[in-house]
Amino acid sequence: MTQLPLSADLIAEANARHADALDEDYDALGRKLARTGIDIEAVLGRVAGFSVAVPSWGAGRGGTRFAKFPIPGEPTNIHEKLEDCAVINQLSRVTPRVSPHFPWDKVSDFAALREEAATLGLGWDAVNSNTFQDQRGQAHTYANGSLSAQDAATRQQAVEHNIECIEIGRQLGSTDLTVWVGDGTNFPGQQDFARSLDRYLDAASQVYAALPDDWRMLLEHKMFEPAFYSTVISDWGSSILAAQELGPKAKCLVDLGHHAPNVNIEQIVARLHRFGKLGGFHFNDSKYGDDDLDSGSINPHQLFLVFNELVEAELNPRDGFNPSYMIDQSHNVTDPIESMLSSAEAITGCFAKALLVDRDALHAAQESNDTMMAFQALRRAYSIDVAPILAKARVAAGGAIDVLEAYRLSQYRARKAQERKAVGLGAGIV
Ligand code: RM4
Ligand code: MN
Ligand code: MN
Repeated sequence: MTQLPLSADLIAEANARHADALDEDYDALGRKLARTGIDIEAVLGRVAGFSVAVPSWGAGRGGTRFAKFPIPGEPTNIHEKLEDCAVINQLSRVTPRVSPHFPWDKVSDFAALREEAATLGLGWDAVNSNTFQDQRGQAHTYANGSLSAQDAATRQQAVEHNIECIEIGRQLGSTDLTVWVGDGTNFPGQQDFARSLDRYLDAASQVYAALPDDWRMLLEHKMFEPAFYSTVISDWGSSILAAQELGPKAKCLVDLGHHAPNVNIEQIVARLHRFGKLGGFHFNDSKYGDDDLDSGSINPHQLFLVFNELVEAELNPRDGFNPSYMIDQSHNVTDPIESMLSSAEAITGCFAKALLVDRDALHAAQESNDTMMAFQALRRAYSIDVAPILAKARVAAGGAIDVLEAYRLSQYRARKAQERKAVGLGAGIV
């Protein structure tokens, strides 16, 4: 039996106050879309089928390298994080899966954890390994790298940790392993570029060999941080080359914040898809670097253009188009539940807008070199306010019309502040 954290009556009462206005807006939008041959009910159906996973580590106030400002009622373990993720899904109805990170989310009984999540209406998405930090009692340090470390015993330890993550994921019901390594250098000359990549590929292939048949290994590239001169899997080029060398179950994961400023990420998405290597996303937004800001908060147009490529890709599938959608954010000054609610809405909204693009008009304009009309095909869809479609989809699934309002009315965080122990200070995301 599912037991959700918030009162269904509270959500229903809040919805009742907005129901008439929503009907009016939805009907008006339906008439507007019908004039261009779009059936709003069909779009609603697609939106209702959309989902994005939330990261367990995003349920806490991450902080920056400099400080952490915890809020009362923050989760301190995976059980509390799951409860918060269940709140996000109960209100938004688009985040039914959690992506866990190990060893942060380690428990002694994963079968019980799987059950616990199911009771909260949640499943599991990609498991994330962590070889970018040392853990207490660990035999070998990752100070000089993990899968690419010079030291063979360190590489072996990193391989074993990834294999353990696969084993945990099997118990949880995941089918993806996301591998991001912090490996890289801070000084020119510190490591040989070719040899460090050779070591990475050798170690990664041992992890790959341990993947069950129906699993994927998602390689996440990142240009910098914590290494600031070079990283081993620095960009989509390194990532796709590694994925091609590892084999068909290896795919590339695009974290929107892991590129140089102004890089054309939507083109990267199209390229990865073209070669059947688009494995998934970590959605967030960024102004300067890997800022891990809320999705769509800085550059919502980029998010739309990424979804435009995804909708296009879906129409031209290659090698089983099935990217995994996940949020990866760090919340420094907001309530993480509110940030993820807002991000989930921004992400779903961009998906919905991408569905509204008149693809025939776009393709015809492209074929006839009508630049302005090609651009306008995108611009017209981007300009449409899809909020009524999103709200309708949420209500139909038991969620809230105004997710933030319902969340605040629930006083959830204040109640948790009474029940949960305080989070420690300190910097960093754990
Ligand atoms: C990294 C990367 C990974 C995430 C860690 C916490 O920058 O985005 O996906 O596991 O942060
Ligand atoms: Mn990420
Ligand atoms: Mn990141």
